[in-house]
Amino acid sequence: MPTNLPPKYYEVEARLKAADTPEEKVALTEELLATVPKHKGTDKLRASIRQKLSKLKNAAERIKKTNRQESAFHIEKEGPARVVIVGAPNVGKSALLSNVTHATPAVSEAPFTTWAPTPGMMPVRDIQLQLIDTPPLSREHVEPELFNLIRTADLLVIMVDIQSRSMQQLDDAIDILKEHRIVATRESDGRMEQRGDFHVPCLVLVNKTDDELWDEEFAVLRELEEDRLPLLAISVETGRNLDRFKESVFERLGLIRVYSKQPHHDVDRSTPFVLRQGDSVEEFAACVHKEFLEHLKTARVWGEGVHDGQPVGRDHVLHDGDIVELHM
Ligand SMILES: Nc1nc2c(ncn2[C@@H]2O[C@H](COP(=O)(O)OP(=O)(O)OP(=O)(O)O)[C@@H](O)[C@H]2O)c(=O)[nH]1
Ligand SMILES: [Mg+2]
Repeated sequence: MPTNLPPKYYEVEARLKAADTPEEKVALTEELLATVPKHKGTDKLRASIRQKLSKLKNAAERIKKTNRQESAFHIEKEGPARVVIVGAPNVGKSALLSNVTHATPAVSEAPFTTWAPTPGMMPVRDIQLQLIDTPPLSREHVEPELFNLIRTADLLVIMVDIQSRSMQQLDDAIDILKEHRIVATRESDGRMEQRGDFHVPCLVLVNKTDDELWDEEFAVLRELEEDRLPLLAISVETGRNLDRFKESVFERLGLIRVYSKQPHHDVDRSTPFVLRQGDSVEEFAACVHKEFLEHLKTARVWGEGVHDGQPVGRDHVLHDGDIVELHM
């Protein structure tokens, strides 16, 4: 193993170890390769990563073919992040998906309405995040495949119903997840595996807080639970706090949007590149094009902590909304 690999290498390597879908492994191996600086001392390492990558790609393709018409729980990743909604029956998971995306899952007063997960794309700021509604978490019956799906989440939303033993619902959800070695965490530094436990950042949505009558109840719940996990009161029915929900998701995911600009052109506002908090010009360059990563000489940045068009180096840390012009 060559010395002097950038810290990003080890970070991506750790994420790769925690990855469990073939698609993710392929994406992270590509990312890993991009973090290895190109010189004689890293030739062997890069060759071995490339070899691994090609094996992974073949395996991913094979699995894709066999899975294609198989499991309803196998959902392709779309967009920069995946948010999975879980919770007891009847708390309003499907109602939320149907409100904030174009998806049309069945919503009904009867519990156990949803039997297969349903994805939708949720617009947040100017990006779209994948939101997945799932069958209820309950002690009576849960498809084991649901836990595999949950392990692919970048953020877990546990939903409870303020009008129906919300505290018990939250405790049960946390316990059921724990029994499957999934730990809902309040940290937002991405999901990771620790000694066989799968840690996933989590947000608790307290639904059906339709009016002030329920605020007191929510205050009690928050008092008791907020040390454990962040909570937000919403009402899908009245639309209360749904915008705050979207913002919280964006923040909890630790994402930033960065816009590219070509020299002598206006900034391209149509599609931001989505990176993670703490990422630098180097990671941005890797997203834009491999060529940039290798040959980048300097970059100019408009945004937080710089004066307009300030020249910066590869390790300049970017912020949400920054505009970057890369120079080779
Ligand atoms: N009062 C009130 N009712 C709501 C709210 N959100 C959803 N509901 C109602 O709650 C019931 C259950 O909603 P669903 O979205 O089907 O619940 P679910 O969590 O998907 O249920 P399962 O699929 O059985 O797990 C429906 O009758 C909804 O209309 C809300 O904010 N306030
Ligand atoms: Mg449902």
